[in-house]
Amino acid sequence: LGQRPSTIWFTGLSGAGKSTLAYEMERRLLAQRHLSYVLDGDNLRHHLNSDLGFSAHERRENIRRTAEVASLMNEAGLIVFSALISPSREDRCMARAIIGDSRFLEVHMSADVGVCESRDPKGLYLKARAGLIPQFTGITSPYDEPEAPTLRIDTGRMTLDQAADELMTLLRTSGVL
Ligand code: GGZ
Repeated sequence: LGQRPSTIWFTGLSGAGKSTLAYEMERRLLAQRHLSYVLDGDNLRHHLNSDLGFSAHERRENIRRTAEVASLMNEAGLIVFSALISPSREDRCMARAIIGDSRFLEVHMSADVGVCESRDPKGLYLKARAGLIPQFTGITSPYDEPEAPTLRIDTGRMTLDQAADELMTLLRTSGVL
């Protein structure tokens, strides 16, 4: 268990690498016998949040529920990695308030929309450009860049290993591990 079970709240565009880094961190922590859990937006939307779409108020509800779950998991002693786009600054602020300032680390997965669009692992940007997905973040729906995240990871210039190393260091220096 972590010394101070906290939530590492990733934010960034689709394709910025939030889930990939979250699962890599879960794997690394497990190797050190620390239990953690990944709350992945895309996965949650198939289950807990299957009733929600992508309007501003549905995204807000998505974030509220996920933050409440993260908070419960922290109370149970788990480190949580949350991987939701969470495009609205106000909604991220709400998540911080639910989880508690001392347990909340905001990590901005920073990648230009151009970089994400060129990766397009699921072909979603292509569909969004074709008008097949309305309100697509970065294309037809806004993304508020975090002004002062705990950590900013430029995923266009860093390998997965480098990003995970940086985050491991942050977890140690901030007393989570
Ligand atoms: C953004 C969308 C959309 C729209 C479907 N806008 O990269 P993915 O595919 O696998 O993960 C994205 C996921 C975003 O859900 P979140 O819960 O993280 O979003 S939010 O925090 O804004 O509530 C993407 C897919 O769902 N997806 N339609 N219109 N992403």
